Amino acid sequence: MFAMSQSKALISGITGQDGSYLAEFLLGKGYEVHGIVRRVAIEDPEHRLARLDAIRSRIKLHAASLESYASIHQVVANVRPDECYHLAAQSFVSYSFDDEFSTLNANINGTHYMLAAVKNVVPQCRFYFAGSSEMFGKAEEVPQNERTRFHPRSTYGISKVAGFELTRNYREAYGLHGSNGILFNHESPRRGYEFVTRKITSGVARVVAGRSSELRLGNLDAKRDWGHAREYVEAMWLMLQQEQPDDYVIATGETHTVREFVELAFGLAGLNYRDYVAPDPELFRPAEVNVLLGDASRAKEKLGWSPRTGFEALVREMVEADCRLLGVEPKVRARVG
Ligand code: F7E
Repeated sequence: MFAMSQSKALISGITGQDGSYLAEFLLGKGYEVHGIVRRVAIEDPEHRLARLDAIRSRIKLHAASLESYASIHQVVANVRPDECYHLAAQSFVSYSFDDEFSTLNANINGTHYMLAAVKNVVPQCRFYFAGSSEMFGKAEEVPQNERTRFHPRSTYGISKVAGFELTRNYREAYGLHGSNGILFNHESPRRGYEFVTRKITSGVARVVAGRSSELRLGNLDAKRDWGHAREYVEAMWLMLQQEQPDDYVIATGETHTVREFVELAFGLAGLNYRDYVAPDPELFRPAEVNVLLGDASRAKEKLGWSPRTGFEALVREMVEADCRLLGVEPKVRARVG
């Protein structure tokens, strides 16, 4: 299926937003792309492999579980990758308050198993860990950079700090070429519906389609630094092309409230969000991360990476895509405000 000389990449979490963009990007670079998926995904391809539809015949999927070292070890031994991108995780912060145990188990052990398998089987393999701005949590400075102290506010954030430290430890203790990306929020039409941006843009589309007249949301005052996922996966690859492994903040350097996102998304469809958005106290988190704003200067300087898609273009692309999915004209306005 694949030529002998190609570099091999192994992606955990390949079925997700980032995994699917990364797989496409690596195929474009000539990589042989392998992905780790849960067995249920292979059994239900229509739903669970939907983001990979366009490239399904060009990648190789392997069934394994992040809860089983033996299964991860076996995939790594079969593939013998040159680069490994560990993206798989329980990534919904809200859910981590409902099930702390499975979030910590899957995210911490899963990362540990991936690292251990790579170290034991292919120690020269370059490793990427998907760290998160949620590690900063109740950040003590704005903007946040690679030297900002971590103060996570959820078991999700705590699990990412553990993964970050494990990766750094494997780098220092065993000489692994392991890099941590500290990625701020990154979105796209492929974002899962449970995250606030997609919940909003799909909600706008449902209103435009006449299928709904209300969107229930939690904290509208939280501020996030939102970029485009397609560009963020390029930064992951760039990190692994460096001679030395390192840790990098990946962000746009702009922050907006959830309210601004809602206002713009409804506004782009010619609607006033106040007519549709209903507050729901149940959707507030027990501990919120109030302000995230990233300083990606190191990535710019060392990787030559900078974001290209601005806030309005991102919201517009997502609203348009969700309207198209429901077969309605987005009627997107040329410019708002
Ligand atoms: O929430 C507020 C919510 O769930 C953003 C993940 O990819 O990025 C993501 O984490 C904000 C929060 O993303 C609703 O309280 C209001 O302040 O879209 P989100 P997140 O928690 O920032 C980081 C970088 C990751 O690593 C994570 O894996 O929006 N918010 N109302 C709401 N959020 C949701 N989900 N639903 C609401 O109704």
